[in-house]
Amino acid sequence: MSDGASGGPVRLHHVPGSRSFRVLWLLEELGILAEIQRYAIGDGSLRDPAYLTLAPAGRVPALEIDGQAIFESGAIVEFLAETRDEAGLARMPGDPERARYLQCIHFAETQASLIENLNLSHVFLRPPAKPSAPVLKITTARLRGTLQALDALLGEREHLLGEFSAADVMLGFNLWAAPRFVPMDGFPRLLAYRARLEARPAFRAAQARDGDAAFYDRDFYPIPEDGA
Ligand SMILES: N[C@@H](CCC(=O)N[C@@H](CS)C(=O)NCC(=O)O)C(=O)O
Repeated sequence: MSDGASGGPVRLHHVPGSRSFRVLWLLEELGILAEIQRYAIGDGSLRDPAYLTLAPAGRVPALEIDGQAIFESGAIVEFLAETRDEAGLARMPGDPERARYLQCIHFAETQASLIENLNLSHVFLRPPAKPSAPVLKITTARLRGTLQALDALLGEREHLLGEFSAADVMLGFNLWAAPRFVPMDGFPRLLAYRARLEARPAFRAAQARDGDAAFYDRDFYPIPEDGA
């Protein structure tokens, strides 16, 4: 399909609605048209030996670009934003916003790992296995704590930094999954921020290419009282 800076094909390995959406969205922000190879969690496709040569932990995203394959969404987001710095989405060394930029990019995975644990308990665990109610309570409280931290970090800003950046792609993306586990009525600023991100043409273009996010079957997952 289309090309990156060095002219080769660009291929995104993607599960609809998953963290690989960050990369899909950022590619759209940068005007890079990628071929998308789709997978599903749980059908074994991410354990295919050919895929494991690209992403040895069998996770998405992986991105083939500039003659190499990269896994880990944070690494891909930093790489794309820095190697296409002319788009203004990175904060390079020496930039006064550099530390805050890196902090937001990496904080995204502190938060996403809590979402991942809740996904595992609420969505992927199959009977007779039962989620542990105490673990769900603690994990949900910890996720709420990261939303409070994000709310404080954002404050009255429009975006996490002075202007929209790759940090919004990385951390902002979590705001589509976190509300499935934590009620958002206490976070009007985060909901308004999410709406601003959603209104971006590149976000909408990515959404149109994403595919069906098959794993969630409801909008909100309360903590089951009868967990083990
Ligand atoms: N820290 C990694 C996490 C990647 C990850 O766990 N991705 C999930 C989808 S959101 C996945 O591929 N799960 C498949 C599985 O656990 O089998 C990143 O940000 O790329």
